[in-house]
Amino acid sequence: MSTVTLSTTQTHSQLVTGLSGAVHVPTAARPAGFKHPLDPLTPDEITAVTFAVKQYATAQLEIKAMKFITAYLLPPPKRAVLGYLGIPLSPGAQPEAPVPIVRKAEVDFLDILNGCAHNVFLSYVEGRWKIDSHEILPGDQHPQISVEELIDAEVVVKADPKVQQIAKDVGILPEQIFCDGWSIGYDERFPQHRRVQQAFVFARFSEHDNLYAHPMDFIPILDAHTKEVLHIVDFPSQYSASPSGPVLSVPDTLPPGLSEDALKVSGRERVPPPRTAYDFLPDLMEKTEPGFKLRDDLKPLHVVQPEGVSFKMNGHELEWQNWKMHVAFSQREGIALSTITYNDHGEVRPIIYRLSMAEMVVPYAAPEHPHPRKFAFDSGEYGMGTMANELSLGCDCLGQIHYLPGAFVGHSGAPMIIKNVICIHEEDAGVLWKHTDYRPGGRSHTVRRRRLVVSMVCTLANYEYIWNYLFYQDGSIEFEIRLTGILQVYPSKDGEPSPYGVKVAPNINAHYHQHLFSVRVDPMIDGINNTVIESDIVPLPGAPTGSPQNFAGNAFVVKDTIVKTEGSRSFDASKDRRWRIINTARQHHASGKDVGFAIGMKGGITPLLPRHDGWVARRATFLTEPVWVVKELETEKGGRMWPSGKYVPQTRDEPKDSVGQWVKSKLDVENEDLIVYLTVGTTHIPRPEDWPVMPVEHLSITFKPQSFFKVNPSMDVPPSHDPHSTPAFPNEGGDNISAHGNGYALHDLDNDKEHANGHANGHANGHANGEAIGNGHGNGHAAGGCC
Ligand SMILES: [Cu+2]
Repeated sequence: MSTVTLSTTQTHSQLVTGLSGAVHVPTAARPAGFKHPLDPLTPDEITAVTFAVKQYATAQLEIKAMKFITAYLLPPPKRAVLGYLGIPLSPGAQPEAPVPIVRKAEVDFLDILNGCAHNVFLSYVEGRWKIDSHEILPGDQHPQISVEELIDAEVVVKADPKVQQIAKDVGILPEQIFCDGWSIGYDERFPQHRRVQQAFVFARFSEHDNLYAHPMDFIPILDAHTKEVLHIVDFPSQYSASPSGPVLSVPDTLPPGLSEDALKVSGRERVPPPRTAYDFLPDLMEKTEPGFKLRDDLKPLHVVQPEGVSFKMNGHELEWQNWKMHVAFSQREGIALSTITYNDHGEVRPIIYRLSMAEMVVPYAAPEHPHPRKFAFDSGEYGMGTMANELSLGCDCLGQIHYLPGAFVGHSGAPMIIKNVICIHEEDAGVLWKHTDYRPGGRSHTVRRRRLVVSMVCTLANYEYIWNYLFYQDGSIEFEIRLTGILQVYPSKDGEPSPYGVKVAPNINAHYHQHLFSVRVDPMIDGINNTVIESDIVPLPGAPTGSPQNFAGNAFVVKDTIVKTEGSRSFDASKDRRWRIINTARQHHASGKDVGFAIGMKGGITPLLPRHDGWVARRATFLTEPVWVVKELETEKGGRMWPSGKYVPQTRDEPKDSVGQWVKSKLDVENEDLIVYLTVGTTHIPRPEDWPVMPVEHLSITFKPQSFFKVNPSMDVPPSHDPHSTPAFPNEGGDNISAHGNGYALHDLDNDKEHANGHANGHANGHANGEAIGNGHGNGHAAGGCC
């Protein structure tokens, strides 16, 4: 995790001082007035909130030293937010009258001396932050692992003399030892009250060398809080080839006892880290890869918006093409989008109250100890916001970019600020809609699709995730997840078979794994009372081919099922099953259907492949089904948020406050304020082409209006006449292309006889040269001729 780029307001050593230094009154002990009730805590507010907690902890709890883990906004009640913003609760209704909104915060901290975790709620009342409640968490509950703890893991492991000796045994010097701190995953051999981490160790042979190319064969266990190595190492067992298949060096995949000699019981030979460089920085590749040189045949490609962007920002509030929403940095989810509405010809129609990536798990497939521990809850255990990158203009983000900063708390209570953490921009996304009347003299009309992108990039040790929330002019929303970065790898001995992985390079084994995400959707389709409908598309039941009702056998129908009570829903590809969220209080004028938004999951639906009674599923039931529907139950401490519980590190079973437990109460969710959790993901069978850095892979979920708008809401998007678009090769067939181009330009315009002539000419030319042009109009004609 040490690769995260942070801009901090203090140095690292200052951040971990905790209360041991003098407490000073922060310059801004009062919160600034918020523009939107869901605005995240500002850096000044984080300072003020933690100052209040420090005062309370020293005076009331007699805590001598503490470190902060989280400090974030406790969102106001949904109805209060909607009243404040003037968003109606049901179709055609007047918004509720605004009520006073009290700014609230929630904080987790650790007592440095005894390791106890504390949870505190605060309110900003009469000019200061006051403690509303305080709770000492049970010993088995841990707030997320902090950035500083992850960075410390490397320091602790590197400094350990026994680790140094084990590294030396395979030729690695102390200064060459590097490691990534990880959550422990699951290991019952260690007490749950300690903050247990495992560390994946790598060697680095020169500055900025790709250390993941040099994985080491042992895994130390440490206590992130006390900063001590708890268990020197685990040595994974090893495979050997045999005529009957791979044979493991031990009889089973169970963890050995802690008192046993780990190397001896693993039955393995030590393997030195592979030394071949697989760098990704061009200047290093020029040195380490003979003959390497960057391509020199790429011409510049600029994104130019000469008149500026088409979106408006007001603090965290974003408006674009009838869309309006609140964009917030979240320590845990990265980006949280709230109060998403669409202005439908003057009527502000609510669509989604809150949308975020609420949890994710990456289970790996190798069963031999200790590899099964490798399944990180990257959101609940580390936090996506805390792992976010500071983005750069011109490389991460092309064109005219608006950035938002993010702030989260450091151990000392001071804010850690990431500038440029959320990127907002527009991009061309191909054609939005088009039609050509293929008849002679017929006209053609093309409208280009523009989309608004709200994005963030997070580095989770070796991997990168790119979160893109995409808004379109046809009223649809897409949440796209892109994956890149470096595979998590383990060294194998010469000739060792890899039954659960792929050798992406000599002696480098990348285990099979999955990336599974829980997307939390708090819908408000035309109001907060919504219903989920499950649709199966099935052949006409009871009507075989040749029957009077279905002689040709072609009939198929849509079978809707109302999801009436809390629970999960299964995917069924044979029925092309899909889901939508509706509001029964309003119907479409033509279809007669309830207004709704369809959930498109085909771009991401993936079954959980580890067994559903194993460690991974035991901690994260949400992985076992693609759709979960629960009722929203707001309390003074917030609503239902985290599908695997608020405190995720070191859980061994699913906590009470998790989606798998919530659904057991089977509350009514028909026409209720409900939340939908969507499980999507991808199964990664690594390819050598994913090495040394994986090209972007992506998956997505869509939300598309269904009987929500009268017609296609993008009919009023103007056609594009981009004067910067030119023939790629002006001297080759330029006349033909030009004539064709004229035809297009003219018949995009209306009400002019000359245009009609121009069109006819262009059409004729295009038609005559259709094959040569091989595109657009020419193709349209060819198709017309064929149909
Ligand atoms: Cu992967």
